[in-house]
Parts: sequence; structure tokens; C-alpha cells
Amino acid sequence: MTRAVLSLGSNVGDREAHLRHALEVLHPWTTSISGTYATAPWGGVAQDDFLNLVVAVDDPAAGPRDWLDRARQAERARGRDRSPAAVRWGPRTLDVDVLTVESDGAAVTSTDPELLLPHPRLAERAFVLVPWAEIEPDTVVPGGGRIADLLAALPAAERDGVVATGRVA
Ligand code: PH2
Ligand code: MG
Ligand code: MG
Repeated sequence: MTRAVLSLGSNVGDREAHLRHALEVLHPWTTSISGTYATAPWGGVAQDDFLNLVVAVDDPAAGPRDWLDRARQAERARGRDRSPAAVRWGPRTLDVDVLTVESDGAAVTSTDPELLLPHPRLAERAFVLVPWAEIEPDTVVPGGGRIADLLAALPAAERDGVVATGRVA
């Protein structure tokens, strides 16, 4: 069985509708969903604020790659631009990132460039850690630490850029 934690984000078009679509795709396997947060853009590209949330999923039949395929399926359905012209860390209709995968209780690590596990930048991102800490503060990321501790280690200015806005689901 694999359990995974995914980060959802949007800053183009109807952000709530894009996030809701991703949650519909993931619904059969969803075990918990964080609230939704308005977040300052991370990564140095000037762009509109994102809406972000985190979702935990569980599927006895899925392998790590299945979570990536489901993430991409949701992104494609919302017109995600994956062309070479798309700006790295730039605007997205929908971004679904696999943060961690656990298989039979053990953390999966992957160096596949398409599916790096755990996600290499999760500990730097308040837009990931704030919603994740809401639903799973005690989860430990392999090679990282407890989610609540990773969040506490971020500069206050990063945490302050993440503001709860309610829920889309
Ligand atoms: N996604 C990015 C780049 N920057 N910033 C925030 N706050 N939230 C995101 O989801 C995000 C980002 C590209 O994937
Ligand atoms: Mg992505
Ligand atoms: Mg991303």
C-alpha cells in the first residue's frame, strides 16, 4: 500500500475551481485535506499570490509513480502549460506536487528526476509546511524532520506570507 502527501497550488484563473478539480481526481483515495491558504509567491518570480493546500491520500493498489500520474492528469485537465516556454517557479493554473510517499509503512526515497522523493524543496516552503502542519504536525520527513519543527525553523517572514482563507472542500 502507498500513502502519499501532495501539495496543490494555483495562481492563474479560477484558483478555487482548479484546486477543487484536483481534489475530485484524488477523492477516491483522500484521507485528509488541509484548509486553503493565500500564499506569497515563492521562488523569486513576480506573479500573483497562490492558493495552496495539502492533501493526504492512501491507495493499497498504487505505487509511487501512480501518484505522479494522477497529479499530472489533474494538471492537464486544467490546461497546465508544460511547454519548454513555461517559467520555472512561474504562474500555474494548477500544480500538484508529490511531497512524500510511504509504502508499507516505510518512507520511499526516489532519485528519479521526474519524481524526487521526498520533495527536495519542501522544507524551504511555508506554502507547503503551513497547510501540512495543520493536518499532520507530527509526520517525520526522511532526512528532514518533524513537519511542525521544519515549519518553526523557517523565517517568520516566510510563515507570515501564508494566510488561511477557509476551505475549498
Ligand atoms: N508554486 C510555484 C512557484 N512558487 N509559490 C507559492 N506560494 N505557492 C506555489 O504553489 C508555488 C509558488 C511553481 O510550482
Ligand atoms: Mg509541480
Ligand atoms: Mg510546484
